[in-house]
Amino acid sequence: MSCERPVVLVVQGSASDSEPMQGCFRTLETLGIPYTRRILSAHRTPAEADEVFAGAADAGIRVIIAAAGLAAHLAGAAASRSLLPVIGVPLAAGTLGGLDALLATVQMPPGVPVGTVAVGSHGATNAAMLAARILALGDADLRRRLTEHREGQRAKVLAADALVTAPA
Ligand code: RP5
Repeated sequence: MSCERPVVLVVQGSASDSEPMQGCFRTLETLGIPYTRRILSAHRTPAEADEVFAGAADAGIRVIIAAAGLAAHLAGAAASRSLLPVIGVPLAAGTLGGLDALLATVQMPPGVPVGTVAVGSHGATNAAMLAARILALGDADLRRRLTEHREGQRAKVLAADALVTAPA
């Protein structure tokens, strides 16, 4: 984690959410985005979560990423307390494979938006990518790093394609 002032707040609902969130942390680090990480629950620590979300903007945070499983109300709680953009990551934690968390995260009432990404680790990575794109609106250097990242992805696919299309 960078020692610069964090601009992204990543909150996960439980310590058990750490594993699927690794791609989020790795991506923020790769893109050089300073972030801070908390474990807080909309249901088990509502007062503490509320305090952190309410104070996030004043603490210099620009984007909130909230990840939770089951009846995942964490991202919604963040969006109800802060005017910052909130990205919700639904996690697969129970018998419904994450469909429960997806619906709880995405089905917000009008006026309280949560930008919801895919369930699980792919969504966690994309939450960081989406936060990066939001921050890049005002950061030309980050925009350059995102362009490089996209070029890297392109090169990887083309290299794989070259392998399968190479004459035997
Ligand atoms: C949610 O309940 C958490 O985000 C986690 O995904 C799920 C299970 O939590 P634990 O019982 O493992 O703490 O609130």
